Amino acid sequence: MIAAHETGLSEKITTVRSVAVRTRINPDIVRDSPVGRIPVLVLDGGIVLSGSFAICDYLDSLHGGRKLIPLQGESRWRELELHGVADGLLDLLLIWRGETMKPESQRNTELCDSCIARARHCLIWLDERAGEFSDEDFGIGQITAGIVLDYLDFRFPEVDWRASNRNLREWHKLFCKRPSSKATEIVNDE
Ligand SMILES: N[C@@H](CCC(=O)N[C@@H](CS)C(=O)NCC(=O)O)C(=O)O
Repeated sequence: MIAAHETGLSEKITTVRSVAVRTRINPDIVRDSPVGRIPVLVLDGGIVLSGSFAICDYLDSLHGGRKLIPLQGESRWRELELHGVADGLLDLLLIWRGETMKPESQRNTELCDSCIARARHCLIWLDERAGEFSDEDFGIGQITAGIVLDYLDFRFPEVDWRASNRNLREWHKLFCKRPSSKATEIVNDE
């Protein structure tokens, strides 16, 4: 949805709030996408795009402005490099969250420890990169980095990522000021 706002397409999308968790099938989601995960975008012509990258790529194809996913050259691979780490970090946090939802006796501590250690590596990597983030380069990589920090605040408030990641801390303040970020703030509907 941040990409939809950034590209001026948010009004063209009908949103449906859904709950997707790894341990339960949501029949409403599976009806559209067999993977049963969100986000999913159903196009008017019947094509169904599963996952945020495909959806952002599609939205990016609909506007004539600066692309969130550069089409070619070094800037494309830089963007995908950044997105890969931020998106990978989000996946690690989702696995970790899944474990923390289990009763303590059923948690896989090895898996948790491995996710936490890799999440730390990702944060260090992102913090280094955030020193070079600029508005002109704002794309799917920065969007995903912003989302992952929002998710950390939402689900893991005890993780003080700001303390040891100064560049990310300063950059995240700017990210939160973007209209696209303000329009899509996380809503806790539990
Ligand atoms: N990297 C994927 C992540 C998608 C994802 O993991 N979505 C979660 C909700 S935040 C989900 O659907 N979880 C249910 C599941 O994994 O079965 C993307 O950006 O689309």
